[in-house]
Amino acid sequence: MSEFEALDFYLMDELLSDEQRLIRDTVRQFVTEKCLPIIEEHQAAGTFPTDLIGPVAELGMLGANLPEEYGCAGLESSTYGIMMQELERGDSGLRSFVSVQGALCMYPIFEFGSEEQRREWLPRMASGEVIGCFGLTEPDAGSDPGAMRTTAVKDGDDWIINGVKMWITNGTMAKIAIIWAQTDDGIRGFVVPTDLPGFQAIEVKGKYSLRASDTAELVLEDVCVPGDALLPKSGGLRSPLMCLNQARYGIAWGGIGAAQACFDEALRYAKARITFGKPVAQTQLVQELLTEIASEITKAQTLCWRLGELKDAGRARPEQISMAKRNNIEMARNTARRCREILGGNGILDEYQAFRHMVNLESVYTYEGTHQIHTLIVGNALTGLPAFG
Ligand code: TGC
Ligand code: FAD
Repeated sequence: MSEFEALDFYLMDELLSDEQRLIRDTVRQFVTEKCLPIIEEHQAAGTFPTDLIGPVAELGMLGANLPEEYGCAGLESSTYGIMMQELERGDSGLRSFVSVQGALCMYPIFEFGSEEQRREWLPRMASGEVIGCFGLTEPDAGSDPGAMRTTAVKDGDDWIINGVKMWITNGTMAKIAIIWAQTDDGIRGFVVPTDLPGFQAIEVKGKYSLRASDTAELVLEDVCVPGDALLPKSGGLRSPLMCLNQARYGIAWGGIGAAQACFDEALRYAKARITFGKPVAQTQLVQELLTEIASEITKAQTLCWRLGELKDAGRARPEQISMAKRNNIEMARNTARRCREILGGNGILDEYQAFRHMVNLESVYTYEGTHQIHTLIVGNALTGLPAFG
Protein backbone atom coordinates (compact mmCIF):
# COMPACT_ATOMS: atom_id res chain seq x y z
CA MET A 1 0.00 0.00 0.00
CA SER A 2 1.46 3.38 -0.95
CA GLU A 3 1.87 6.27 1.48
CA PHE A 4 -1.20 7.59 3.33
CA GLU A 5 -2.72 10.70 1.80
CA ALA A 6 -4.89 12.88 4.00
CA LEU A 7 -7.92 14.52 2.51
CA ASP A 8 -7.36 18.30 2.35
CA PHE A 9 -10.26 19.56 0.28
CA TYR A 10 -10.22 23.06 1.74
CA LEU A 11 -6.42 23.43 1.69
CA MET A 12 -6.15 23.44 5.48
CA ASP A 13 -2.48 22.61 5.08
CA GLU A 14 -1.87 26.22 4.07
CA LEU A 15 -2.93 27.33 7.55
CA LEU A 16 -0.17 25.32 9.24
CA SER A 17 3.09 26.96 10.26
CA ASP A 18 6.34 25.28 9.18
CA GLU A 19 6.72 23.94 12.74
CA GLN A 20 3.20 22.50 12.71
CA ARG A 21 3.79 20.86 9.34
CA LEU A 22 7.02 19.34 10.60
CA ILE A 23 5.36 17.99 13.73
CA ARG A 24 2.42 16.67 11.71
CA ASP A 25 4.74 14.88 9.29
CA THR A 26 6.89 13.47 12.11
CA VAL A 27 3.92 12.01 13.98
CA ARG A 28 2.42 10.76 10.72
CA GLN A 29 5.64 8.94 9.87
CA PHE A 30 5.83 7.50 13.39
CA VAL A 31 2.31 6.13 13.03
CA THR A 32 3.04 4.66 9.60
CA GLU A 33 6.32 3.06 10.60
CA LYS A 34 5.82 2.08 14.24
CA CYS A 35 2.13 1.82 15.00
CA LEU A 36 0.40 0.44 11.91
CA PRO A 37 2.68 -2.59 11.45
CA ILE A 38 1.89 -3.89 14.97
CA ILE A 39 -1.54 -2.56 15.83
CA GLU A 40 -3.65 -5.41 14.44
CA GLU A 41 -1.68 -7.94 16.50
CA HIS A 42 -2.40 -5.93 19.63
CA GLN A 43 -6.03 -5.53 18.66
CA ALA A 44 -6.34 -9.29 18.27
CA ALA A 45 -4.46 -10.05 21.49
CA GLY A 46 -6.21 -7.31 23.48
CA THR A 47 -2.94 -5.72 24.57
CA PHE A 48 -1.64 -2.17 24.62
CA PRO A 49 1.54 -1.67 22.55
CA THR A 50 3.81 -0.68 25.44
CA ASP A 51 6.83 -0.59 23.10
CA LEU A 52 5.42 2.63 21.68
CA ILE A 53 5.54 4.51 25.00
CA GLY A 54 9.25 5.35 24.74
CA PRO A 55 9.07 6.67 21.16
CA VAL A 56 5.87 8.61 21.92
CA ALA A 57 7.60 10.28 24.87
CA GLU A 58 10.74 10.98 22.84
CA LEU A 59 8.63 12.76 20.26
CA GLY A 60 7.34 15.06 23.03
CA MET A 61 3.75 13.88 22.84
CA LEU A 62 3.10 13.39 26.58
CA GLY A 63 1.66 16.57 28.07
CA ALA A 64 2.75 18.29 24.86
CA ASN A 65 0.82 21.50 25.56
CA LEU A 66 2.21 21.95 29.10
CA PRO A 67 5.16 24.27 29.79
CA GLU A 68 8.73 23.39 28.90
CA GLU A 69 9.98 24.09 32.44
CA TYR A 70 8.34 20.79 33.48
CA GLY A 71 9.97 18.82 30.68
CA CYS A 72 7.02 19.22 28.29
CA ALA A 73 6.97 20.53 24.73
CA GLY A 74 4.98 23.72 25.44
CA LEU A 75 3.01 23.48 22.20
CA GLU A 76 0.06 25.65 21.28
CA SER A 77 -3.38 24.07 21.16
CA SER A 78 -3.67 23.56 17.40
CA THR A 79 -0.30 21.85 17.23
CA TYR A 80 -1.28 19.60 20.11
CA GLY A 81 -4.54 18.85 18.30
CA ILE A 82 -2.71 17.94 15.11
CA MET A 83 -0.65 15.43 17.13
CA MET A 84 -3.84 13.82 18.46
CA GLN A 85 -5.29 13.70 14.95
CA GLU A 86 -2.23 11.92 13.60
CA LEU A 87 -2.08 9.47 16.51
CA GLU A 88 -5.70 8.47 16.11
CA ARG A 89 -5.05 7.86 12.42
CA GLY A 90 -3.11 4.92 13.85
CA ASP A 91 -5.49 3.78 16.56
CA SER A 92 -7.91 5.33 19.04
CA GLY A 93 -6.24 3.31 21.80
CA LEU A 94 -2.89 4.96 21.17
CA ARG A 95 -4.45 8.43 21.20
CA SER A 96 -6.34 7.46 24.38
CA PHE A 97 -3.08 6.54 26.09
CA VAL A 98 -1.62 9.94 25.24
CA SER A 99 -4.83 11.83 26.14
CA VAL A 100 -5.08 10.20 29.53
CA GLN A 101 -1.43 10.72 30.36
CA GLY A 102 -1.36 14.36 29.26
CA ALA A 103 -4.83 15.83 29.54
CA LEU A 104 -6.20 13.78 32.42
CA CYS A 105 -3.13 13.14 34.61
CA MET A 106 -0.42 15.70 33.89
CA TYR A 107 -2.88 18.56 33.41
CA PRO A 108 -4.54 18.19 36.87
CA ILE A 109 -1.12 17.97 38.52
CA PHE A 110 -0.13 21.13 36.65
CA GLU A 111 -3.43 22.94 37.25
CA PHE A 112 -4.33 21.86 40.78
CA GLY A 113 -1.00 20.63 42.16
CA SER A 114 1.56 22.33 44.38
CA GLU A 115 4.90 23.36 42.90
CA GLU A 116 6.46 20.33 44.64
CA GLN A 117 3.92 17.98 43.03
CA ARG A 118 4.53 19.52 39.62
CA ARG A 119 8.28 19.08 39.94
CA GLU A 120 7.98 15.60 41.40
CA TRP A 121 5.72 14.14 38.73
CA LEU A 122 5.55 16.14 35.49
CA PRO A 123 9.08 15.63 34.10
CA ARG A 124 8.91 11.89 34.81
CA MET A 125 5.49 11.69 33.19
CA ALA A 126 6.65 13.63 30.12
CA SER A 127 9.49 11.15 29.68
CA GLY A 128 7.16 8.17 30.02
CA GLU A 129 8.90 6.90 33.16
CA VAL A 130 5.72 7.35 35.19
CA ILE A 131 2.39 6.44 33.59
CA GLY A 132 -0.83 7.78 35.05
CA CYS A 133 -4.50 6.95 34.97
CA PHE A 134 -7.58 9.04 35.79
CA GLY A 135 -10.24 7.65 38.07
CA LEU A 136 -13.48 9.57 37.83
CA THR A 137 -16.10 7.09 36.58
CA GLU A 138 -17.58 4.53 38.96
CA PRO A 139 -19.81 1.51 38.33
CA ASP A 140 -22.85 3.62 39.32
CA ALA A 141 -21.59 7.05 38.31
CA GLY A 142 -20.62 7.49 34.66
CA SER A 143 -22.51 10.29 32.94
CA ASP A 144 -23.31 11.71 36.37
CA PRO A 145 -19.90 11.82 38.08
CA GLY A 146 -21.31 14.00 40.87
CA ALA A 147 -22.98 10.80 42.16
CA MET A 148 -19.59 9.23 42.93
CA ARG A 149 -19.33 7.22 46.14
CA THR A 150 -15.56 7.05 46.56
CA THR A 151 -14.57 8.81 49.77
CA ALA A 152 -11.39 10.28 51.17
CA VAL A 153 -11.47 10.77 54.92
CA LYS A 154 -8.87 12.72 56.88
CA ASP A 155 -6.91 10.64 59.39
CA GLY A 156 -4.39 12.87 61.16
CA ASP A 157 -2.09 14.11 58.39
CA ASP A 158 -3.14 11.25 56.09
CA TRP A 159 -6.18 10.48 53.96
CA ILE A 160 -7.96 7.12 53.81
CA ILE A 161 -9.53 6.42 50.41
CA ASN A 162 -12.25 3.84 49.74
CA GLY A 163 -14.15 3.20 46.53
CA VAL A 164 -14.32 1.59 43.10
CA LYS A 165 -13.49 3.27 39.80
CA MET A 166 -14.60 1.68 36.53
CA TRP A 167 -13.36 1.76 32.92
CA ILE A 168 -10.02 3.31 33.75
CA THR A 169 -7.70 3.71 30.77
CA ASN A 170 -4.00 2.89 31.49
CA GLY A 171 -5.29 1.37 34.74
CA THR A 172 -3.11 -1.74 35.07
CA MET A 173 0.12 -0.15 33.89
CA ALA A 174 -0.18 3.13 35.78
CA LYS A 175 2.24 4.02 38.57
CA ILE A 176 -0.03 6.78 39.80
CA ALA A 177 -3.78 7.26 39.68
CA ILE A 178 -5.52 10.63 39.83
CA ILE A 179 -8.42 9.66 42.07
CA TRP A 180 -11.46 11.89 42.52
CA ALA A 181 -13.24 11.38 45.83
CA GLN A 182 -15.88 12.91 48.07
CA THR A 183 -14.44 14.67 51.14
CA ASP A 184 -15.94 16.82 53.89
CA ASP A 185 -14.95 19.66 51.62
CA GLY A 186 -16.60 18.38 48.42
CA ILE A 187 -14.94 16.50 45.56
CA ARG A 188 -11.13 16.65 45.64
CA GLY A 189 -8.37 15.06 43.57
CA PHE A 190 -5.53 12.89 44.89
CA VAL A 191 -2.31 11.57 43.38
CA VAL A 192 -2.36 7.95 44.50
CA PRO A 193 0.67 5.67 43.91
CA THR A 194 -0.76 2.40 42.64
CA ASP A 195 1.61 0.19 44.66
CA LEU A 196 0.09 1.19 48.00
CA PRO A 197 -1.55 -1.52 50.14
CA GLY A 198 -5.28 -1.77 49.42
CA PHE A 199 -4.98 -0.57 45.80
CA GLN A 200 -5.95 -3.08 43.11
CA ALA A 201 -6.21 -2.67 39.33
CA ILE A 202 -8.19 -5.41 37.59
CA GLU A 203 -8.09 -5.64 33.80
CA VAL A 204 -11.48 -5.32 32.08
CA LYS A 205 -11.81 -8.38 29.88
CA GLY A 206 -14.13 -9.15 26.98
CA LYS A 207 -13.91 -5.81 25.15
CA TYR A 208 -14.86 -5.73 21.47
CA SER A 209 -13.75 -2.11 21.24
CA LEU A 210 -10.49 -0.31 22.04
CA ARG A 211 -8.79 -3.65 22.46
CA ALA A 212 -5.32 -2.19 22.04
CA SER A 213 -5.85 -0.15 25.19
CA ASP A 214 -5.37 -0.94 28.87
CA THR A 215 -8.75 -0.67 30.61
CA ALA A 216 -9.18 -1.50 34.30
CA GLU A 217 -11.40 -1.43 37.31
CA LEU A 218 -9.67 0.18 40.29
CA VAL A 219 -10.55 -1.00 43.78
CA LEU A 220 -9.37 1.10 46.70
CA GLU A 221 -9.77 -0.43 50.14
CA ASP A 222 -8.53 1.74 53.00
CA VAL A 223 -5.73 3.11 50.85
CA CYS A 224 -3.75 5.47 53.05
CA VAL A 225 -2.05 8.40 51.32
CA PRO A 226 -0.07 11.20 52.95
CA GLY A 227 -1.47 14.72 53.16
CA ASP A 228 0.64 15.87 50.25
CA ALA A 229 -1.17 13.44 47.90
CA LEU A 230 -4.09 15.89 47.84
CA LEU A 231 -4.10 18.22 44.83
CA PRO A 232 -4.43 21.39 46.91
CA LYS A 233 -6.07 23.58 44.29
CA SER A 234 -8.73 21.00 43.35
CA GLY A 235 -12.22 21.72 44.59
CA GLY A 236 -15.63 20.49 43.50
CA LEU A 237 -16.83 18.65 40.39
CA ARG A 238 -15.57 21.62 38.38
CA SER A 239 -11.98 20.35 38.77
CA PRO A 240 -12.33 16.97 37.03
CA LEU A 241 -14.61 18.60 34.45
CA MET A 242 -11.82 21.06 33.65
CA CYS A 243 -9.58 18.05 32.91
CA LEU A 244 -12.26 16.64 30.63
CA ASN A 245 -12.25 19.87 28.62
CA GLN A 246 -8.59 19.26 27.81
CA ALA A 247 -9.12 15.63 26.83
CA ARG A 248 -12.31 16.24 24.86
CA TYR A 249 -10.50 18.89 22.85
CA GLY A 250 -7.86 16.34 21.80
CA ILE A 251 -10.51 13.72 21.07
CA ALA A 252 -12.30 16.08 18.68
CA TRP A 253 -9.06 16.31 16.67
CA GLY A 254 -8.46 12.59 17.03
CA GLY A 255 -11.77 11.76 15.35
CA ILE A 256 -10.52 13.48 12.18
CA GLY A 257 -7.49 11.18 12.14
CA ALA A 258 -9.53 8.00 12.46
CA ALA A 259 -11.88 9.21 9.72
CA GLN A 260 -8.96 10.16 7.45
CA ALA A 261 -7.47 6.68 7.82
CA CYS A 262 -10.75 5.07 6.78
CA PHE A 263 -11.42 7.50 3.93
CA ASP A 264 -7.96 7.10 2.41
CA GLU A 265 -8.29 3.34 2.52
CA ALA A 266 -11.82 3.33 1.07
CA LEU A 267 -10.99 5.77 -1.72
CA ARG A 268 -8.00 3.70 -2.87
CA TYR A 269 -10.06 0.55 -2.67
CA ALA A 270 -12.98 2.02 -4.60
CA LYS A 271 -10.70 3.16 -7.41
CA ALA A 272 -9.05 -0.26 -7.68
CA ARG A 273 -12.07 -2.52 -7.21
CA ILE A 274 -13.78 -3.44 -10.48
CA THR A 275 -17.42 -4.52 -10.64
CA PHE A 276 -19.57 -4.58 -13.78
CA GLY A 277 -16.47 -3.68 -15.78
CA LYS A 278 -15.57 -0.42 -14.02
CA PRO A 279 -14.19 0.79 -10.68
CA VAL A 280 -16.81 0.99 -7.94
CA ALA A 281 -15.56 4.59 -7.48
CA GLN A 282 -17.13 5.30 -10.87
CA THR A 283 -20.63 4.56 -9.66
CA GLN A 284 -22.98 7.28 -8.55
CA LEU A 285 -23.87 5.65 -5.25
CA VAL A 286 -20.25 5.18 -4.14
CA GLN A 287 -19.43 8.73 -5.23
CA GLU A 288 -22.30 9.96 -3.12
CA LEU A 289 -20.86 8.12 -0.11
CA LEU A 290 -17.37 9.49 -0.77
CA THR A 291 -18.71 13.01 -1.21
CA GLU A 292 -20.64 12.85 2.04
CA ILE A 293 -17.63 11.51 3.92
CA ALA A 294 -15.27 14.11 2.46
CA SER A 295 -17.72 16.92 3.30
CA GLU A 296 -18.05 15.75 6.89
CA ILE A 297 -14.28 15.42 7.36
CA THR A 298 -13.78 18.89 5.94
CA LYS A 299 -16.40 20.39 8.26
CA ALA A 300 -14.76 18.66 11.22
CA GLN A 301 -11.36 20.06 10.23
CA THR A 302 -12.63 23.62 10.08
CA LEU A 303 -14.43 23.21 13.42
CA CYS A 304 -11.25 22.05 15.13
CA TRP A 305 -9.08 24.70 13.57
CA ARG A 306 -11.33 27.48 14.89
CA LEU A 307 -11.66 25.76 18.27
CA GLY A 308 -7.86 25.64 18.52
CA GLU A 309 -7.68 29.38 17.86
CA LEU A 310 -10.27 30.03 20.56
CA LYS A 311 -8.43 27.76 23.00
CA ASP A 312 -5.11 29.49 22.44
CA ALA A 313 -6.84 32.81 23.02
CA GLY A 314 -8.24 31.42 26.31
CA ARG A 315 -11.76 31.82 24.91
CA ALA A 316 -12.87 28.20 24.24
CA ARG A 317 -15.99 27.52 26.28
CA PRO A 318 -16.79 23.98 27.52
CA GLU A 319 -19.90 23.84 25.35
CA GLN A 320 -17.84 24.68 22.25
CA ILE A 321 -15.54 21.78 23.08
CA SER A 322 -18.60 19.58 23.60
CA MET A 323 -19.94 20.53 20.18
CA ALA A 324 -16.65 19.53 18.56
CA LYS A 325 -16.37 16.23 20.46
CA ARG A 326 -19.97 15.39 19.69
CA ASN A 327 -19.82 16.33 16.02
CA ASN A 328 -16.42 14.91 15.18
CA ILE A 329 -16.84 11.56 16.88
CA GLU A 330 -20.24 11.03 15.36
CA MET A 331 -18.67 11.97 12.03
CA ALA A 332 -15.78 9.51 12.56
CA ARG A 333 -18.12 6.74 13.68
CA ASN A 334 -20.34 7.19 10.60
CA THR A 335 -17.29 7.49 8.35
CA ALA A 336 -15.75 4.24 9.59
CA ARG A 337 -19.01 2.39 8.99
CA ARG A 338 -19.51 3.86 5.52
CA CYS A 339 -15.91 3.10 4.57
CA ARG A 340 -16.28 -0.45 5.82
CA GLU A 341 -19.28 -0.70 3.54
CA ILE A 342 -17.30 0.52 0.51
CA LEU A 343 -14.78 -2.27 1.13
CA GLY A 344 -17.53 -4.85 0.73
CA GLY A 345 -16.71 -8.25 2.23
CA ASN A 346 -13.07 -7.30 2.58
CA GLY A 347 -14.19 -4.63 5.01
CA ILE A 348 -14.64 -7.17 7.77
CA LEU A 349 -11.02 -8.34 7.54
CA ASP A 350 -8.17 -7.23 9.74
CA GLU A 351 -6.07 -6.56 6.63
CA TYR A 352 -8.02 -3.32 6.41
CA GLN A 353 -8.34 -0.62 9.05
CA ALA A 354 -11.98 0.40 8.79
CA PHE A 355 -13.47 -2.26 11.02
CA ARG A 356 -10.94 -1.67 13.82
CA HIS A 357 -11.61 2.06 13.73
CA MET A 358 -15.33 1.37 13.56
CA VAL A 359 -15.38 -0.71 16.74
CA ASN A 360 -12.93 1.59 18.53
CA LEU A 361 -15.10 4.60 17.83
CA GLU A 362 -17.94 2.99 19.77
CA SER A 363 -15.87 3.60 22.91
CA VAL A 364 -14.87 7.09 21.85
CA TYR A 365 -18.54 7.90 21.21
CA THR A 366 -19.28 6.87 24.80
CA TYR A 367 -16.29 8.00 26.82
CA GLU A 368 -15.37 11.53 27.82
CA GLY A 369 -19.08 12.30 27.95
CA THR A 370 -21.43 10.26 25.80
CA HIS A 371 -22.83 11.70 22.60
CA GLN A 372 -26.11 12.30 24.43
CA ILE A 373 -24.45 14.12 27.33
CA HIS A 374 -22.73 16.47 24.88
CA THR A 375 -26.09 17.05 23.21
CA LEU A 376 -27.44 18.14 26.59
CA ILE A 377 -24.41 20.32 27.35
CA VAL A 378 -24.88 22.19 24.06
CA GLY A 379 -28.66 22.23 24.58
CA ASN A 380 -28.17 23.75 28.01
CA ALA A 381 -25.85 26.41 26.59
CA LEU A 382 -28.37 27.29 23.88
CA THR A 383 -31.45 27.42 26.08
CA GLY A 384 -30.17 28.06 29.59
CA LEU A 385 -32.35 25.12 30.62
CA PRO A 386 -30.43 22.09 31.97
CA ALA A 387 -32.14 18.85 30.88
CA PHE A 388 -29.75 16.36 32.51
CA GLY A 389 -32.00 15.15 35.31
P1 TGC B 1 -22.89 20.95 36.99
O1 TGC B 1 -23.70 21.38 38.19
O2 TGC B 1 -23.34 21.33 35.65
O3 TGC B 1 -21.39 21.44 37.16
C1 TGC B 1 -20.68 21.32 38.37
C2 TGC B 1 -19.66 22.44 38.38
O4 TGC B 1 -18.73 22.26 37.30
C3 TGC B 1 -18.82 23.37 36.39
N1 TGC B 1 -18.69 22.79 35.06
C4 TGC B 1 -17.56 22.83 34.36
N2 TGC B 1 -16.39 23.42 34.63
C5 TGC B 1 -15.40 23.28 33.72
N3 TGC B 1 -15.56 22.58 32.58
C6 TGC B 1 -16.73 21.97 32.28
N4 TGC B 1 -16.85 21.26 31.16
C7 TGC B 1 -17.79 22.08 33.20
N5 TGC B 1 -19.07 21.60 33.23
C8 TGC B 1 -19.62 22.06 34.39
C9 TGC B 1 -20.15 24.03 36.66
O5 TGC B 1 -20.11 25.38 36.31
C10 TGC B 1 -20.26 23.82 38.16
O6 TGC B 1 -19.38 24.75 38.77
P2 TGC B 1 -19.71 25.36 40.22
O7 TGC B 1 -18.53 26.23 40.52
O8 TGC B 1 -21.00 26.10 40.06
O9 TGC B 1 -19.82 24.21 41.16
O10 TGC B 1 -22.69 19.36 37.11
P3 TGC B 1 -23.72 18.19 36.88
O11 TGC B 1 -23.56 17.26 38.05
O12 TGC B 1 -25.09 18.71 36.56
O13 TGC B 1 -23.10 17.43 35.60
C11 TGC B 1 -22.99 18.07 34.39
C12 TGC B 1 -22.47 17.12 33.28
C13 TGC B 1 -23.49 16.06 32.96
C14 TGC B 1 -22.30 17.99 32.06
C15 TGC B 1 -21.13 16.50 33.62
O14 TGC B 1 -21.17 15.85 34.80
C16 TGC B 1 -20.54 15.63 32.53
O15 TGC B 1 -19.82 16.14 31.69
N6 TGC B 1 -20.77 14.26 32.50
C17 TGC B 1 -20.04 13.35 31.64
C18 TGC B 1 -18.96 12.63 32.43
C19 TGC B 1 -17.74 12.34 31.62
O16 TGC B 1 -17.47 12.93 30.59
N7 TGC B 1 -16.90 11.46 32.12
C20 TGC B 1 -15.65 11.16 31.49
C21 TGC B 1 -14.77 10.31 32.38
S1 TGC B 1 -13.05 10.28 31.88
C22 TGC B 1 -13.04 9.39 30.46
O17 TGC B 1 -14.02 9.00 29.92
C23 TGC B 1 -11.69 9.13 29.89
S2 TGC B 1 -11.75 8.18 28.46
C24 TGC B 1 -10.13 7.94 28.03
C25 TGC B 1 -9.64 8.97 27.04
O18 TGC B 1 -9.84 10.17 27.20
O19 TGC B 1 -9.04 8.60 26.02
P1 FAD C 1 -24.33 5.74 31.70
O1 FAD C 1 -24.03 7.05 32.34
O2 FAD C 1 -24.93 4.67 32.53
O3 FAD C 1 -25.22 5.98 30.42
C1 FAD C 1 -25.93 4.92 29.75
C2 FAD C 1 -26.69 5.51 28.58
O4 FAD C 1 -27.65 6.46 29.04
C3 FAD C 1 -25.79 6.29 27.60
O5 FAD C 1 -26.23 6.12 26.28
C4 FAD C 1 -26.00 7.74 28.02
O6 FAD C 1 -25.76 8.67 26.96
C5 FAD C 1 -27.46 7.72 28.43
N1 FAD C 1 -27.77 8.76 29.39
C6 FAD C 1 -27.30 8.89 30.66
N2 FAD C 1 -27.83 9.97 31.24
C7 FAD C 1 -28.64 10.54 30.34
C8 FAD C 1 -29.47 11.69 30.33
N3 FAD C 1 -29.57 12.49 31.39
N4 FAD C 1 -30.18 11.97 29.21
C9 FAD C 1 -30.06 11.19 28.10
N5 FAD C 1 -29.31 10.09 28.05
C10 FAD C 1 -28.60 9.78 29.14
N6 FAD C 1 -13.73 6.98 32.83
C11 FAD C 1 -12.73 7.48 33.62
O7 FAD C 1 -12.99 8.08 34.65
N7 FAD C 1 -11.44 7.32 33.28
C12 FAD C 1 -11.05 6.67 32.15
O8 FAD C 1 -9.86 6.56 31.86
C13 FAD C 1 -12.06 6.11 31.31
N8 FAD C 1 -11.74 5.39 30.21
C14 FAD C 1 -12.72 4.71 29.53
C15 FAD C 1 -12.36 3.83 28.51
C16 FAD C 1 -13.35 3.08 27.86
C17 FAD C 1 -12.94 2.08 26.82
C18 FAD C 1 -14.71 3.29 28.17
C19 FAD C 1 -15.79 2.53 27.44
C20 FAD C 1 -15.06 4.18 29.15
C21 FAD C 1 -14.07 4.89 29.86
N9 FAD C 1 -14.41 5.74 30.92
C22 FAD C 1 -13.42 6.29 31.71
C23 FAD C 1 -15.80 5.85 31.36
C24 FAD C 1 -16.67 6.72 30.46
O9 FAD C 1 -16.40 8.06 30.65
C25 FAD C 1 -18.13 6.38 30.79
O10 FAD C 1 -18.37 5.09 30.25
C26 FAD C 1 -19.11 7.39 30.22
O11 FAD C 1 -18.97 8.64 30.86
C27 FAD C 1 -20.57 6.91 30.31
O12 FAD C 1 -20.86 6.43 31.56
P2 FAD C 1 -21.60 4.99 31.74
O13 FAD C 1 -20.80 4.00 30.94
O14 FAD C 1 -21.75 4.75 33.18
O15 FAD C 1 -22.98 5.16 31.02
